Amino acid sequence: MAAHAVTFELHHTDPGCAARRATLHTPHGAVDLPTFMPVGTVGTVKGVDVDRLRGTGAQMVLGNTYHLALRPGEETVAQLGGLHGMSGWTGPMLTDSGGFQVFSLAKQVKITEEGARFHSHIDGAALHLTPERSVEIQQHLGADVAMVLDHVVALPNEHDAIVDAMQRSLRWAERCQRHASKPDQSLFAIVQGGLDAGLRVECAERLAAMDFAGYAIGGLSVGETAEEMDRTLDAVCPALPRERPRYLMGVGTPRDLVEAISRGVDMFDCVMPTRNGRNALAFTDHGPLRLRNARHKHDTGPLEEDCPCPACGHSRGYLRHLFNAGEMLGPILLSIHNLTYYQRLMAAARAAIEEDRFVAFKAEKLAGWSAGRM
Ligand code: PRF
Ligand code: ZN
Repeated sequence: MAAHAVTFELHHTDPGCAARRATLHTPHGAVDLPTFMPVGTVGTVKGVDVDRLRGTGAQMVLGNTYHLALRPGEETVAQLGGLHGMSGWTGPMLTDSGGFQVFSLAKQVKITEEGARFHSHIDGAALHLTPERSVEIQQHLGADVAMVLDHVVALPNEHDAIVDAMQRSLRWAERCQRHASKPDQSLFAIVQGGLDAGLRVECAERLAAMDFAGYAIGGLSVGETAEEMDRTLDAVCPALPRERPRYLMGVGTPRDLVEAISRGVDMFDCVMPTRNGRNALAFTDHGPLRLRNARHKHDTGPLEEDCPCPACGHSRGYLRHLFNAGEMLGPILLSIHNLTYYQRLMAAARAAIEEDRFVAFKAEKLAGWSAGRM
């Protein structure tokens, strides 16, 4: 069994649930788990430079194979110093494989056993992404963690389509593993299988037997309810190896994060804090706050009383004005506030797990979010 470049150190499990406090060790530094990774799709977390990003408390950032392969192209990224050198982010990074982006963005997608044929959503160019090509592109991008190419289907879906995509994802995971060779990069597997607990467990067990450095749970937050996602995690988490990190891809709301942590998930990524920030929605302990609402026009208070972020040095009234005036500082400040909110939530979750009070912490957070005005 080869040593992995990225390793997982489990410190403590909360006795009241399955929440874990751990550390992910990578060639670019350590990450405190549970963690939330901001999404830097094209080599930038939209609107936030790397110093500000570090200031939000972010420790690990995600990049996208699909977007970077289309523009500026893997050779250009490699020539500019890889994703690290190009973006200036010196900490740990992970790249997604392109499986989900092909499913959600590309045009005229045709999946065969060999790979995914599709047309670029940018200029219509024809492309063929195979498991081997995805690994090669991710090697050029140079993140600490690469993801296997998977076949993602929307939910709800025909049982046969879900089985077929899950089995193809297993075969593609094997091909990715055979092709991975970069000594300072680790490969994470992705569990698929829709909402079917039996399929999920089978997929998790078969991937676990292949000894990946980490295990992601994919195919969720694609049309199912929040409770269906919770139940799927109840089934899949116990089937994953205890001594490897668990990463729930593309999830989610603050509520989704604390529910998943209580079931044993260690890592997350999502566009929610930045995309919502650009749309004038701020996350707070009293639920989401919509700055475009006229009731904030004369409000002299900050988005959140005790938030240390640069947006919270301003009044709600001023931030609202920035959006109304179409000033770019509005989306930038709200993105920073939301990223800070997510990072503070993760830091508080880690402290709660260390002190064996995650169940009470979760209940308190859920109560605050649902009591608040939307
Ligand atoms: N697979 C990959 N990336 C993803 C997902 C997936 O299923 C999701 C689903 N929420 C987000 N990002 N490769
Ligand atoms: Zn703030």
